[in-house]
Amino acid sequence: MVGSRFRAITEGVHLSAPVPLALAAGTGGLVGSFILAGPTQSFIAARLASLLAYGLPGEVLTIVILYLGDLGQALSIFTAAMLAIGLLTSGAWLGIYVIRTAGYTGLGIAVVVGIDWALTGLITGDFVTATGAGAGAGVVVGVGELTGTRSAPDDAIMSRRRRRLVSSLAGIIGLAGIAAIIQLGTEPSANPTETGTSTSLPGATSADVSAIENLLDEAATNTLSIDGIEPLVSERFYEVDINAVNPRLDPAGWSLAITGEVERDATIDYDELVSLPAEHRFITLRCVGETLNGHKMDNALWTGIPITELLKGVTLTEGCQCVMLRAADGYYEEFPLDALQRGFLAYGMNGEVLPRAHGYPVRALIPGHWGEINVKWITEIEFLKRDTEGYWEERGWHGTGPVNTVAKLHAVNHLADRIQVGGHAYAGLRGIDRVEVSVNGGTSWQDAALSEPLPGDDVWRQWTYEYTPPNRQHDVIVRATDGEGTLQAREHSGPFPSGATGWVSTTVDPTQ
Ligand SMILES: Nc1nc2c(c(=O)[nH]1)N[C@H]1C(S)=C(S)[C@@H](COP(=O)(O)O)O[C@H]1N2
Ligand SMILES: [Mo]
Repeated sequence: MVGSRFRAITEGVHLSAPVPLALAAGTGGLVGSFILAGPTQSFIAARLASLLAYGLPGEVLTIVILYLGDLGQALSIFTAAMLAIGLLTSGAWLGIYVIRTAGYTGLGIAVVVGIDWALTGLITGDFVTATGAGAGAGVVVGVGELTGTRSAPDDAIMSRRRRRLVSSLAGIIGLAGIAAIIQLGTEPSANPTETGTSTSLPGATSADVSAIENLLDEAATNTLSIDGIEPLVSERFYEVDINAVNPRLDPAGWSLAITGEVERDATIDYDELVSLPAEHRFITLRCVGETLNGHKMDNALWTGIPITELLKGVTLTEGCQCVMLRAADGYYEEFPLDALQRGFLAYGMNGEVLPRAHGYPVRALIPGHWGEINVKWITEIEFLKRDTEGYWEERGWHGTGPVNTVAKLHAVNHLADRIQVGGHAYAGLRGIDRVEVSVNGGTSWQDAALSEPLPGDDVWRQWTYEYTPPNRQHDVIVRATDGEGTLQAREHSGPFPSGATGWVSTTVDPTQ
């Protein structure tokens, strides 16, 4: 009974179109798309991942992008790859159906190629590289059908064997493809432009080069020697992106448009931008979505020009005194005009060309404000008529304002018979005046030593404190006071929606 019903089901599937072959073809289509498009938005899974970054509910995106980080990127590209395989599989399935029912192998393969090409083209908007998807799926169906007709189709054992072969092949191709894709989706942030050419800074005069060298030297000299915390110029700068695959922009084709409530629209291209007199500024970034003692806070020396330089010839008309920055990845963030006046357009980072992960060729830096309005891959500055919301505000965040004051506690070092604690403190434009440490759970407080302030008005400082520990477990708490004399908020809150607050504390066991 059960056996015959099972046979009827499998025969039914077999009659209409074999699912394993269609799946193999869908996987072939995905791989084909990747081979032609590479890790760009023309790759069907990358594009679908971006669509997910717009379509999914804010809560899901918050978890995937802000909390899971690299893992989230891998998850999103994996989900998108599965979705793409699903879509391409249905296209292939239709073609196989034509072959099986009408017996036209050539027509069936053409249907597979045509549908998967069209699907991929429609999704990515790139009908040229979409041929990779069509060809990938078509080749798999062609091979499957040709080897299939040669082995007698009635022979149940042969067809089962063939099915097993096809599905294991599909499995292998698929896994390899997905592994490669995930790998690319989580490219390390240290990767420079990947243009294969030099990473040296365009437009840099010898005066620029020595200014950068001096500033980086100063940061190295001022860095406190504490194990377990980043130097004053971060070695690994954090990265937050709404998309799993970063835009790959050609500076030759890049330009920045100034639009909206202005008398006349204006644009500036890359060569013009880098030929303006450059400035080199230390600016610290911190993500509003990071946990209180998280690691999404870093500092770099940026090379670029003040945004006011660009706006010199621009006359604003009426409007809301607010501005929207837009980017090549579809990201957009809105904030008050005031904040833009201090803004900086960076094309260099730590003496090298701005890495792709951090916005190559040009990003905005808005000192004192949460990372999210420091728009990477910037393409447009739009002066708005009416106040509106940016990408993260539409998803419930309030991350366009000034950063909260924080002192992190990242190092607990057991020296000979002393304990050394340390971290970074940051308060945006307010600056850091003081960091205090309590080693008795808050009963009494001592001043920590601070690193010499680096030039610039938006730079973090390191703090450190050494003490002889009691002979038992104890709580260490740290708190900062900003340059306006305001003590860091004591009350704890999570990152959503306006950034974590509270004093960082940890339990230290001197016997360990
Ligand atoms: N175009 C674009 N700009 C962006 C983002 C993005 O996803 N796309 N992420 C923002 C967020 S949330 C933060 S915290 C900072 C992080 O900058 P980083 O990746 O260079 O550290 O970039 C901001 N700028
Ligand atoms: Mo962020």
